[in-house]
This record gives sequence, C-alpha cells and structure tokens, in this order.
Amino acid sequence: MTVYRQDKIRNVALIGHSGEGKTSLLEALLFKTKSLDRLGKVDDGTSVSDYDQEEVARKISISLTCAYTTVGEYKINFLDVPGFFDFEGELIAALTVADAAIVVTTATGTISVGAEKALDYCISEKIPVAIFVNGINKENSDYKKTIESFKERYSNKIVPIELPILNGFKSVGFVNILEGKAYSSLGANEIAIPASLENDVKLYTESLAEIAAEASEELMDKFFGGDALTPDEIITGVATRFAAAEIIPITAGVAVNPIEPGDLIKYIIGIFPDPSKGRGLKYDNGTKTLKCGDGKFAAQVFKSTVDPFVGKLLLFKVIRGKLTAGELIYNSNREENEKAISLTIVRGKKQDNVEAIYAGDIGALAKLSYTSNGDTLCDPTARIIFDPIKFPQPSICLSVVAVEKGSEEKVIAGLAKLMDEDSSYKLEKNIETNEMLLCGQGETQLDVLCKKLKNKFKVTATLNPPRIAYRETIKKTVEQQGKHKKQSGGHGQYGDVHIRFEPYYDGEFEFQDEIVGGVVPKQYIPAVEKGLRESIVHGVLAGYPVHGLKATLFFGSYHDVDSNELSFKMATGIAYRDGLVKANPVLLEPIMTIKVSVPDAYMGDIMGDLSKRRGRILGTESLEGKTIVTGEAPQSELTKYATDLRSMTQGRGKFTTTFSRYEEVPALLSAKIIEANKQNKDI
Ligand SMILES: Nc1nc2c(ncn2[C@@H]2O[C@H](COP(=O)(O)OP(=O)(O)OP(=O)(O)O)[C@@H](O)[C@H]2O)c(=O)[nH]1
Ligand SMILES: [Mg+2]
Repeated sequence: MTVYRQDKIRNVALIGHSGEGKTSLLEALLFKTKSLDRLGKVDDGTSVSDYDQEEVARKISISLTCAYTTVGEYKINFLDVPGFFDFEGELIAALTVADAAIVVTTATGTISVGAEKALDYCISEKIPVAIFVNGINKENSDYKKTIESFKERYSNKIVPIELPILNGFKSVGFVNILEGKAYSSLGANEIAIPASLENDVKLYTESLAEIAAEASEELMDKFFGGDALTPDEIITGVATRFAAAEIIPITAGVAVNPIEPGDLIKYIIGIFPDPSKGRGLKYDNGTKTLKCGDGKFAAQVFKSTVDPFVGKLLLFKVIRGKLTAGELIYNSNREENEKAISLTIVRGKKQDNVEAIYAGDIGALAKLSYTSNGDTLCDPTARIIFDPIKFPQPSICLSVVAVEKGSEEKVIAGLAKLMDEDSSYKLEKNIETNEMLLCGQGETQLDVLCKKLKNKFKVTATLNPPRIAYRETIKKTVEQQGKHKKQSGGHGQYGDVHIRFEPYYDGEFEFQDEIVGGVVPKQYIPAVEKGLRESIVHGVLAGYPVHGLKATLFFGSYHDVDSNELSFKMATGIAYRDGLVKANPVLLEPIMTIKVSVPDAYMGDIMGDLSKRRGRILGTESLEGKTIVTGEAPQSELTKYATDLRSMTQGRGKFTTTFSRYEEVPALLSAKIIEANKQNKDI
C-alpha cells in the first residue's frame, strides 16, 4: 500500500462565490491528474463532487466534498466548498482542516462578493490563499482587468504566477512565471513566450524575484547583492511567503471542456504548504496548538454525511500519528471507545479502503457508534480534545411542520440526524408558541433540509414563518365581581369574589390578598390565586399569555355549605374574563435589538429599511472598515431579515438580534392579529 507522508500531502480548499467554477475546476484537476477517465459536468449531474440528489437537482454544491488525487508520490486532498452563502458552515469546517485555499473566481474584471468574503476570511485567519481566475475562455472575460481589481483591493499581496495565452477567447496555453516558461494547452509542450506577453512576463518575473527574496536573509543578500535568484530559489521563497499568508498568488484557466487549469497542480505541489507547515489545530480553549506531526494518534472530524441505510460517513484529518484500520480509538468528546473498522480515503462518494492514514492526511470512517461531526478521535492513552469548529450562528428561524399527521416524531428524528451533516443549523422548541423551529443561515439551507428529509427519510415537512410570541396586558385599573352559584339539588356551588385588576410594571404577575373579616374564608384564597394563574395563560384578546398584571382580592362572600375551592376558582375565572375586557387590554410584541454590520456604502439603505420595519436607529459606529448600525425593531418585522439583508447588500451584510423587551402593538396591526387569530381558531 502506498503511504503518503506529510511532506507529500496537500490539503486544499476550493472556495469562493457560488457558480464561479469550484466544482468544475475540481473535476478538471481530477481529470488532468488521471484520477478520472471521463470529465463529468455539474450541469449533467455527473461531477465527482456534486453527487448528492439535491446538488444534482439544484446544480449547485450544498455539502463540502472531499476528493483526492495522486501525482507521483504526492496526494492532494481537495475540499470542494459550496459558495452559496447559506452553507457558510461548510466553509468554516473546510478551512479548519485545509492547509491552504484557492479562491475560484470568474474573469469578469470585478470581484464577486463571495470571492471577497472568502479572501477576507482567509486573510483574517492567516490561511494561505491563492486565486484561480476561471472562465478566461468566456466572451467578454478580462483576465488583466480581474487582476487589477484584486490588486486594487488587496494591493501588493496579489502576485501573478501564471499568465494565460489566449487566441481571442480561446485558451491556447500559459506562461508559468515561476519557471519562466510557456506551455501549449494542458502543458503538453514547452513553447516560446509569445511576444505580446514578453513585457508582462518580464515585469512579473522581476517582482516575483523580489517577493521571493524577502522570504529569508540569505535570499535577500543574494538578490540585493545583484545576483539573480535561481528558479528553485524563487519557488522556495514564494512558498515560504505563501505559507506565511503574506502573498496571494494568482493564476488563471478554464474549468470546463476544453479544460485548461494551467500549471495549478504544479503550484500546489511546489509552493503550497504541506500539513506540517499548516496552522495545526487549537485546543484548551485556543491557548494551545497541535501542529501536524508524529506521535500518538489524534484526529479532528470535520464533516459527516448521513445515509439512512449505510449510516454516517465521517471525514477526519489526522493531526498526530497514524490511524490503522481495526484499531481501537477514543472519542474524547463523547468519552467513548470506537473501533476504526471501515477506514477509507474518499473521492466524492467513492471510497477506497486503506490500511492506515498518517498525520496530515484526510480519511473517512464509517460504522462508528458514537462519533459526530466536530469530535476529536485519539489514541486512548494520549487523550486530547480539539476546540470545537466555530460554526456560524443561525440568522433565520422558520417553523417546521410535519405534513402527515403522526409523522412529527419522524420529522424531528430525521432533522436531528441531518444536523450531523450540517452543523450550522439548530432545531429548537419554542415553548411559548409551541412550535418546532428550524434555524439556519438562510431559507435555501432550510429548504434543502426539508428536501433531504424527504429524500433520505421519506417524510414530508413544510416551513412557515414562525408565530410571534405576542403577549397581552391591561392599561386600566378595574374592580370586578365574579360570582359562581349553582343550586341543583344536593350540594350546591357558591363562590363570590371581588378582584381589582391593575397594570403591574415590576414583573409578570402579582396576587394580593386584602380580605378582611373572613368574607372569603382563608382556605379558599389559594384557589383564587390558582384560578388567576391558570387564567393568565390565555388573555382575553387573542389568547396570548397575560403579563404585567396585578390582581387584588379585596372582597367576596361565601356559603356555609355550598362553597368549596372549585366554586371559588370558577368565580375567579368569571371575574378575570369580565374584568380584563374592561381594563383596556392591549397586545404586546417582542422588540429586538438588532446590530447590522455592513460596508459603509449600504448604511443609508439599512437605516431606511429598518425605519420601514417600524424600527428605530439607536446609533452607528465604525469597526474594521464596516459600519455597525444598532437599532430596535419588532420581531414580527424581522422574521426574514436574513434574506432581505442579503439582497440589500449582495450578501455583504451580517446581523445579530437579541430580545430587548415587550412593547404595545399599534392599534391597527393589533386588530389584524386578533382577527387572524380568530380565523385560525375557527378553522
Ligand atoms: N464557460 C465556462 N463555464 C464554466 C467554467 N467553469 C465553470 N463553468 C460553468 O459554470 C457553472 C457553475 O460551475 P460550478 O463548478 O458548479 O460552480 P461552483 O463554484 O462549484 O458553484 P457552487 O457549488 O454553487 O459554489 C456550470 O454551469 C459550469 O459548467 C469555465 O471556465 N468556463
Ligand atoms: Mg460547487
């Protein structure tokens, strides 16, 4: 069996905006390196990476997929990441284990939001990142202008290492600037550098040498001493600076037939860091880092795929030591032993059995009993627990409802299983509205989950806007008698209470006993309080819980024989219903504090939009080149804010909300809510 050692392994995430060619590029690279004998297509549903039923149907990636290829003694693990913003969790998971990333972007001459976000994330996390400018064969594509746009935003970090040779919009070859050589299509033959590119090549070669020189004192001395660096020295220097995330190499090509990925594979092998030079993984709350290397086995699970028949397939990266098939391992998160029965390396949905996986490499395990996504697996005698993967917090919640009666449990169980597949969503019960809420990054993600429920677990669920947890209160003080009297032979029933209902600003509910002279006997007073506590669960307007109510029992009467606890409870209910209606009852709605972070240019739009949502702006501040708008708005106006903010800012905005307080609903709206509630009840 071939053993891939650390210095011969590359873990590369393909990231960027949706639809710019990541999955196609992966296909092209697998084909070029002969891991495939037929080039699949995303559009036909035949690509290695987009194999899931939903991916085929939607023609976009939904899940992070791993696919390896081999080139001589090298093994490259590609992680194809969905670009659609709803699947940001997959990006975070991939970049936790990748040692470098490639942003795939189209040669439109501008920077897409997805490319910008992916680059910004890599820069902030110091992840080595390169750019592949794709689609240079498309009409109106402009490779040079695209480079200029990146340079404008990321200044001198951008370093072209390859130039495409184009005939019109047809790619006929490329110049590998690192080598200073030109090749015909697919690197078939070395050719002369076209005269039209000579100037550019000269310019880029000179700047590359200077960039490489800055990698070490030795190279610096040589370079500034007037000696030219050798191609090997240039590659070493560029590799060092790339691994330190100081430069962003940029290359170009075509990901679909006729493919032309240029020398990307050569760059991955030549200048991309091997896992020992990667960032390693943090543990002990970010205070310590374990770099990839020898020792006793430790691995991080970063992706799980659920199959209702086969079970879970878990992707992991070995950080320390090696894992041998059949070995007993320990899951430090669950504190359980597991056996590595089925050990494989994966290319999309295809798995190849292996005897062992070494530090730095990515593999897959099936048939584990306790392990979930994000867990640490290790040698039982050298326990370690890596910090959890920081999945993004959900920004939208919709109510999920089982379509077929009686299938509620199946829906919940299915969603709970799928959670392992996509750890960036949550399923929670809203006790107040009695709804199951499915919370995630966007409506597409939640919709995909429902489709997966159907495909994988044969159960149908729909998504609705969540019910708002309205409340009711009163604005006026009233005194109300409630009398319950029944005399129908035998024992009768008699209870009579006078209760003062008044607004209460210090809390939800308070009961006070002001009975003097035993007009309501002591033993019945707890029944009155109990009756009130049971009543306030439903208000008199639309049945929402009542808050901010004080009830004082100040008078009443009883009957020696007929009075009992039940009668007083009944009388209390009457007083409550009759009294609250007169006490100017109003609906209250939850008000949220919202913080929206957007590039400055969107500030005006965001503020205007919040005002339209009955919101108010509390302030704005600048933070790291963004404007943070803080405001307040009713929850009912924000249920689909995630979707709206995305379209207002092309995906550049982020927001968080926290509950602030309850406030009275404006009269017109209140009437609508009450009416809608009546309709619902009538159905
Ligand atoms: N003309 C041309 N079309 C391309 C090229 N690369 C990709 N495409 C097409 O662009 C579309 C999207 O490509 P994908 O590979 O699915 O893009 P992606 O980046 O994986 O998209 P997500 O998975 O949604 O993030 C497909 O129809 C491809 O055939 C290219 O170099 N030239
Ligand atoms: Mg894709």
